[in-house]
Amino acid sequence: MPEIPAQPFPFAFEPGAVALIVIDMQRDFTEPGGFGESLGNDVSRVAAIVPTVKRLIAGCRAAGMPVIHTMECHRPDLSDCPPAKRLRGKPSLRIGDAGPMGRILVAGEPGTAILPELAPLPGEVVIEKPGKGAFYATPLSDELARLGIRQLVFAGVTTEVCVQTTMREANDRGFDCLLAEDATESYFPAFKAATLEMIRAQGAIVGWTAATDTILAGLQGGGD
Ligand code: C5J
Repeated sequence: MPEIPAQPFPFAFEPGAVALIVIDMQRDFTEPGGFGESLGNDVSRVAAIVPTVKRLIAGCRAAGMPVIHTMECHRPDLSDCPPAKRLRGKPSLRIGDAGPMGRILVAGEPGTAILPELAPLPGEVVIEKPGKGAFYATPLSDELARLGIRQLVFAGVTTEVCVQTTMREANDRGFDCLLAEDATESYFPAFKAATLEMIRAQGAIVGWTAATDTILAGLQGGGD
């Protein structure tokens, strides 16, 4: 099998069975006035990865890989948002409240949309998820089975919340997981660093990590 140089050791991949999954690159997490900022975060950190995520998406599409997009969002009646989630913390705007980009994390609102630069192409799978993990209460498992996917390259935000949760869910379901180190970000640099460490610790207990350019070079080489 072709390999991508990665940590803690090379990631052997199966051409035709690997997809890119882009987690929650939504305005609500990356732009002022959204959910991320309402929690007191500086969103400029996560917004800075957009060009890198764009390059990764373009390279994966060029390599013929499926690209899957996720969005953290809830139904307008919030019936899929448990009080335990909605009432957590002391945000300036709670999920479902009206903000400058529409209702926070509600499906169909402007702020909930994926950033236009990273918009899904027609036919790409888009998973709307009510939880932090993309497998919980979604059709993701069925979509991956339909596409014949056994390995996932991860990008998106935030590293230690929705990205890590989904990676762990995927790892438990038997997928090999590779995280693009510079195509993911957290509001907290220390949390990102710790997440990368814990993912690849103990012989890739959750998965592998590598830089975007390394991943793209490896994928292109493997397609020859
Ligand atoms: C958070 C996410 N951080 N997409 N969501 O609430 O990581």
